[in-house]
Amino acid sequence: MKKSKIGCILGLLWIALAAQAESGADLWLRYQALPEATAQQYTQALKTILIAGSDELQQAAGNEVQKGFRGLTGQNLSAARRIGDGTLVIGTTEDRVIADLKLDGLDDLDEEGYVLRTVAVRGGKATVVVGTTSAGALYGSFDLLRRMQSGAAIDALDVREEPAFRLRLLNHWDNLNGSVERGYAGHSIFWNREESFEELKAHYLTYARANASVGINGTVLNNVNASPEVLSADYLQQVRQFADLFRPYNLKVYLSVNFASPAVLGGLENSDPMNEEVQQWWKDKADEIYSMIPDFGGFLVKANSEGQPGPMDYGRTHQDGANMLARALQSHNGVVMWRAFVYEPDNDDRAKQAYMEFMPFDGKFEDNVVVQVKNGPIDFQPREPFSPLFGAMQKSPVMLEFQITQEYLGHSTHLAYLSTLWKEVLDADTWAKGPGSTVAKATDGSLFGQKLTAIAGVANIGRVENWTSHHLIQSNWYAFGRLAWDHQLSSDGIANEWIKMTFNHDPSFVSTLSDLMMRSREAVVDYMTPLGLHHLMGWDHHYGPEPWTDHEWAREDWLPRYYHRASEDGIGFDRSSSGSDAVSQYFSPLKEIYNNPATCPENLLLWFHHLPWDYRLQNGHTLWDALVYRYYHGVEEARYFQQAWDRLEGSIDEPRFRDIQYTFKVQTREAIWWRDALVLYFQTYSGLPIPAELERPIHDLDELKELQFDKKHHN
Ligand code: BDP
Repeated sequence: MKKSKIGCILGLLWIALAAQAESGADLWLRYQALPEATAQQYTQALKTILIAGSDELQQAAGNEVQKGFRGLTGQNLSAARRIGDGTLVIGTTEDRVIADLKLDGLDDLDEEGYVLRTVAVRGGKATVVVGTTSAGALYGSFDLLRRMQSGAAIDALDVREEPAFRLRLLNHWDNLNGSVERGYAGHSIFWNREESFEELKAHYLTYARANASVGINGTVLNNVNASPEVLSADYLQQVRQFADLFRPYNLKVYLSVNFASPAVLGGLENSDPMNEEVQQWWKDKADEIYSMIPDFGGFLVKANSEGQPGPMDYGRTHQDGANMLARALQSHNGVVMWRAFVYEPDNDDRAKQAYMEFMPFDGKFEDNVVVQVKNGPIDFQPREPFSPLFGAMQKSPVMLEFQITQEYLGHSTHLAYLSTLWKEVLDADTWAKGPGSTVAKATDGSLFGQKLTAIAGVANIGRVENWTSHHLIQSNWYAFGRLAWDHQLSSDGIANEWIKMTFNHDPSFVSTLSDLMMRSREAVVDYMTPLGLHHLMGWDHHYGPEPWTDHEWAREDWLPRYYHRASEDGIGFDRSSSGSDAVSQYFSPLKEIYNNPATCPENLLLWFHHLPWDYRLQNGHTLWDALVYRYYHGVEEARYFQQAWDRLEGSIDEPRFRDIQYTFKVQTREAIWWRDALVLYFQTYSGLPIPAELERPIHDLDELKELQFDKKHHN
């Protein structure tokens, strides 16, 4: 073969390999070579490595640093026996070499906290990564890597970090048959796989490393709509395999349990929490689990919610149910996360129910129970006010449940960088103890002193090669972990580091993409549910616009307008004191602020108020015009994202560029679909024209109503 031909084949091979390498499978742990000048700072600061302890967490930390350093700089860190100039030391305060350094400021460090410090040693400087435990050392190692991955200086480190929440969990809504409820990234990575556990080991390790890299320390492996079968011996064997593999990454496993398991799986007469046989069944089950998985995290429970069994089936309460399970886990240090996602068919205002149902039990749960509350009072909408349970439940641990998967925000087709949504919730002021009583402080123990603090995110992960289907929404997995560790981080800071780690450091690429990400969630709100509107999508797939949909469970006279209440006289759900009075579940002065349309934040206006079409907003627009402008603005944003992305061609690898380009195209088309459907539908009530300067809708309402969304494709 001629030389040129060989060259050509090699060239093609290289391109093929490069393309393969840029599938997104490595997430933000790509460790691609840094520009030489950047890499040089690191090869000057770090030359050798010394792992102070010998456990598997420190080994994992050491391996990761080696792998990362090699990728980023092209150099290896050689193993050191003692600390000298350029040594990177990783370990805990208990380890001899670290204790000998007599570092100050480590005394009251949290068990998963860490310190990164540059210290003077004979002949120069060393870098120390130290935790109280090896878990801290692991998190500190990933912090150091993140600094290098994003080009930050590491030669004068003085960092002290502690997690904001003790438990930082992913919730996988994965069914044992391998489907994923509200999952848009393929099959479950855990259940009913084609590949064996062994075949997927490398994949699972990436999963564990990615979680550890952002401080996620627990994972619930199955859907909250739980099959009792998950507690059978066969499944527990599989759970054990995951637990063993994830342990070096400080990632504990948890299971969602079905409250009826004692009857369904155990063959008992019932699953009544007051039945001693039932109590014993759960104790025995807990013993069995812990004999296999000594560090098993605990149970997540969806009970008496959307048809799931629960203690109320036997005339008992949430308190009875949660405490019975808590007692079964107590001797093993397991926790029960009891969900507060409840609503009834005949409820006059679904948004009020969780508060009404759970407040009576405040302070009545066992110490190892935490009440898991969705961020908003309805259900993971593009925008909701925070759930009034935050701040109100003061005597029990309450944890936030966020949704990383985009059930209501365009599945994995639309870009919605959710850090801005989560920050909005975390930073919202509950006023529970005066100003500054944020949702973050009401849940992280700083306001009410709860010991058990936790936060969960419903995962957007599946078996597709790049984990999340849309490349850019890998950032939501990343951002959830970062905020769970430190809710004071900024969304753009998180976006910037993620972009640098996932793509490259090119300043114009980074700033363009971070701008798109920062605007993305608000754009989705605008073209789907602006001004506090909510739940306007098809009732089962939750994807496209169907404001005309019937909610099976709502009272007949409200169909199909349960949520938006559009009529000739106006639009919006009256939750003010003259309506459902949901405002009264908030603290003063927030309840008064929400109660008055003149002071209610405009972005929640129609959540709390039913207002006439000619109601004037602050900027002088009528409600009708303002609504239409928002819908149109959302579409303009989607168009802008598409064009801005097109201009980035050549800034990153071709495969990911093209995939993302395609999703932006679809997003724009669907934003128009949403806009037209809602504007035309509401127009049938308002009878008012679309402002003349705006383009005309491209769809026809009857046509849109006919359009049956392909559920199979997206659900
Ligand atoms: C709703 C989802 C449903 C979940 C439920 C839950 O539509 O699939 O099972 O929440 O959180 O948002 O339990």
